[in-house]
Amino acid sequence: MLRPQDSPTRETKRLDGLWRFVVDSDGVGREQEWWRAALPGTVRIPVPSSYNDLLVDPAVHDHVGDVWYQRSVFIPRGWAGQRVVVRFEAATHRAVVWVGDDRVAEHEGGYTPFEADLTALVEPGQEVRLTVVVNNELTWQSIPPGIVEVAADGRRRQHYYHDFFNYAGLHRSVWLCSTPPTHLADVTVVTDIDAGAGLVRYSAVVEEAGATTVGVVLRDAQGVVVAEGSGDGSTLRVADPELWQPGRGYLYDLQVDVVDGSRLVDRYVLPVGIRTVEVDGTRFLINGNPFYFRGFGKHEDIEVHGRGHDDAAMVHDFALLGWIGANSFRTSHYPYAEEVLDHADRQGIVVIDETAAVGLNLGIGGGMFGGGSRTTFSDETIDRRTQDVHRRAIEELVARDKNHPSVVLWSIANEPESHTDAARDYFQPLFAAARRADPTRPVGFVNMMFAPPDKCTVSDLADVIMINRYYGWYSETGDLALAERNLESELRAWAETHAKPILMTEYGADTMAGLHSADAAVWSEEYQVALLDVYHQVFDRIDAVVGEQVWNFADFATAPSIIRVGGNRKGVFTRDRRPKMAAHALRRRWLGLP
Ligand code: BDP
Repeated sequence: MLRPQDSPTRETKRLDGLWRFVVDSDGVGREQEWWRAALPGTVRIPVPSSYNDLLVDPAVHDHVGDVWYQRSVFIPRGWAGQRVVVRFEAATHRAVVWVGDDRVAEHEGGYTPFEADLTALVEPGQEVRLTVVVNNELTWQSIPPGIVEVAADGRRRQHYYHDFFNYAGLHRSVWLCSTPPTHLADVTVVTDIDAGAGLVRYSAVVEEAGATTVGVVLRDAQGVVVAEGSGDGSTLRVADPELWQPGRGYLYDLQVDVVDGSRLVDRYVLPVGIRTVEVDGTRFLINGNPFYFRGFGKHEDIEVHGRGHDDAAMVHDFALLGWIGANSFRTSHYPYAEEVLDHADRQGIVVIDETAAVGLNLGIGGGMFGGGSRTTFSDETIDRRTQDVHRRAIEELVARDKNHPSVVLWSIANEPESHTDAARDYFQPLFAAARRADPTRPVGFVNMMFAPPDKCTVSDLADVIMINRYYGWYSETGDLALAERNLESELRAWAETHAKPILMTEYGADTMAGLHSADAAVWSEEYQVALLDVYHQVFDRIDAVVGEQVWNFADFATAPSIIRVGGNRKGVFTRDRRPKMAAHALRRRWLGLP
């Protein structure tokens, strides 16, 4: 599925702005067929945005169930004879779409796009009603999982096994797009380096191809043609390529033309970065050079918008990544907006791309998140059906992001249970699915403290060891000397038993901005600095450690909890992006690293 773009044969119309909006508190909208008329009420809210924080109303903020969005759309009058498509970049966590009275799309999963072909239903110049019901419920069959309980007063309450707030709604842009009836449905690009030359292997899928053929042209950033090819798939050779590199996101443009004789039928232009990614023993190589990840686990989380994409906030976050000397981040704990991947490609920021599979672990927090005494993998909890949804989430992530040079590693889950045989049975087919979907990039998952090297039943399926550890915070609280010892001995055990690159994908401490303490008491800015410093000393002593990503880039909103104060405070920046002391300390370290 190609991202919408304008070209000589394609047009786009973004449907962002204020839409009619109703919270379906009684859950009657589907039965009463609300899509058939104007939605009740006068509320308007913006797309894209989470709806939760906009209206200053607990009934909206904490709603569990359906919400409805609606607007009218003019089908551009110039689109006669074209294929007309509506595309949703994200509806969290699932949606059904109607155009007029016709149901046109349904999608499960809150962070990957979906489309509907409207060609047979609409006329150019016509005004149509577009209605979407978005549902935010997390269940044992959703990724991420959760449970909906009915409280004593009859209200439905959502529980889940991750800390970040369950924001919902239309989080990203909605597009109306035209393509020709004969059109490029997909393009896949894989790059390589061969004796100093860049190789760009492409393959194109054309729908309703008829007698058409495909021709491609590769241009450098100055627009100079550096290679040409023809056919649905072939390999282009670029002499003396400018490589895509961390810190320097050089991009070529691959113009893919579908032609009928000399007539241009469809054109799509795909940015391409020429680079290789490889795991070699305990080293992580980009373009054959050892790469050391410095950066963060992030969240899509800002005031008012919640998880809604905002270009200004994105550009500012990347500027802060540059300021602090970071070269990478992980899309913890779900696929981010496509704008973010595009921006990472251009900025040369390296991305670990993660699915929304977080909280597949009922042991965490001793039931703090509501796990209690249940078993993680069972017929009553996470089962085969969840695994199917998870597999589709992996496939949709790879299908969406496969052409981004910034993406160097897939993370198929964050902190799942991984110390049991059931976990291995669950994950083995998912690793296989990820490798089938993308045979070119390393695959991993993020391990948590219950599954150290001698207990983890899943790590040997992965190409890299990604681990989150909170020595000095959730364990050895306040005791950094002991934290240092335990961290070092665990990392050495991973290095000895696994012989793979080790990436610390989370470490950190909650820190109240402005709380200071001469003896570095927990929660103070001094303690965050001291804890990070201890971890860094350990990393620097262990060769197999190939990266450090602090948890978290910024403070973020969470579900209510007695261990969270106005959200998770492990940010190196506050939620409004002001640096804590740790930001300056990290900047000194990271700008000083080779
Ligand atoms: C880890 C999770 C992350 C949490 C973090 C924390 O991966 O999502 O926010 O702990 O507790 O377990 O701060």
